[in-house]
Parts: sequence; C-alpha cells; structure tokens
Amino acid sequence: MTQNSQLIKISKFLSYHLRHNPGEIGLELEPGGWIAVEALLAAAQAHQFPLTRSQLNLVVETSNKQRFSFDSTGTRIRANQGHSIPIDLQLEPRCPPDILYHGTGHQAVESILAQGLQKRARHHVHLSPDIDTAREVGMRHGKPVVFTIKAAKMHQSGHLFYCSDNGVWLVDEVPPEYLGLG
Ligand code: HQG
Repeated sequence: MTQNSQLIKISKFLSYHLRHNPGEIGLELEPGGWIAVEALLAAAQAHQFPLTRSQLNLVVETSNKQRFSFDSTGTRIRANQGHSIPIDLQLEPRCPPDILYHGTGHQAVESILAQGLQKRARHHVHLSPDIDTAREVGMRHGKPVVFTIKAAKMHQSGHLFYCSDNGVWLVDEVPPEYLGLG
C-alpha cells in the first residue's frame, strides 16, 4: 500500500469512529467530541487496526480538509465537523461573510429551491467560504451545482452561524429566500 492510500484509510477510520460510531470500537467521546489519543490508539489496536502516534500526527497534518484536530496539549483528538452522533462542538456563534456557498448535485436543485437547505443526517447544513471548495463538495453528489447563500442577511434576521476549526461554516438551515444560483 502506498503511504498516501494508507493515510486515506486511516482518515476514513477516524472519520467513521470520531464522527459516527465510536461505540463500535468501545469508545465514548468526551464533551466537545474529544477522545484521549492513548484510548484511541489502544482501541484501534484492539480492533485489528494498528495505528501509531506518528501516523496519527501525519493524518492530522496532511488531511486536505483538516478534518481532525489535537487539543492544545496534544493528548486529545476530535473531528472538526461532520458528526452524526449528538456532539456539542462548543463553537461560539460567529458573524459570517456576506456570501457563503453550498455545493450539491444537480438532482437536488429543485427540492432545495422549494424547501431550502436542510441538515439531513448531519448536525448542521455545511457551507463553504469559496466557490471552488463548494464545487468539490458538490462533486461528491454527482454533477455539481453551487448555490450562493446570503449569509449576512440571514445573520441579520437572527440565524446563528458557527465556523468549525477547519473553516466550514455551519447553520441549522437555509430557507429558500436566501438562496441564489450561479
Ligand atoms: C442535500 C464533506 C434535497 C445537500 C464536505 C447535500 C462537507 C438537500 C446533501 C461535509 C436538501 C447532504 C458536508 C433538500 C440539503 N433537498 N437535497 N431540501 N437540503 N440537501 O454529505 O454539505 O469529506 O450530509 O445539498 O467537505 O454535501 O465529510 O452534506 O448534497 O463539508 O470531511 O443533502 O462533508 O466533508 O449531504 O457535505 P452531506 P454536504 P468530509
């Protein structure tokens, strides 16, 4: 296995267990979604996924979307966003830029224009700070389409925005009146 494909495999292992199913390897996340690095390495080892601290460091450093962070002491790790289990990331509401972007597949456009953006299986609707990132997110769902979101207007009307440690903007929903195409 090349180093790169090994890092991707580790990243997927971490995404699954730190965002969706820590219980499967006997872990329970702490408030904020944190887990002790030692506990994670031991659990991985015990479930036939041997993982070293230096491999973990490499994944955290090189993840193209900075999916994971260590805490300031380096003894705990968490996924920066994308959870489906109930985790309070303890983020403070932030003032968003004027415009944010959301990439999706073209087959979802009609429904989104009618209903707005909904969070589905995640805790929030995920919004990107730039068009290129949004297009990449959209490509995961087929032919990509990028919506513009009048974020400052939404914020003025009382919607709360959060920004994850890796620069993904999070909001509960985007009603149709704040959405634009192109
Ligand atoms: C769509 C990745 C029809 C929405 C990325 C999206 C991101 C609707 C899908 C992060 C809808 C949910 C999140 C409506 C929303 N009708 N479709 N009313 N409202 N949708 O994967 O934003 O690789 O849960 O457009 O970088 O694609 O995991 O969300 O297509 O930050 O680290 O429902 O995942 O990061 O799909 O992606 P997802 P997403 P990671």
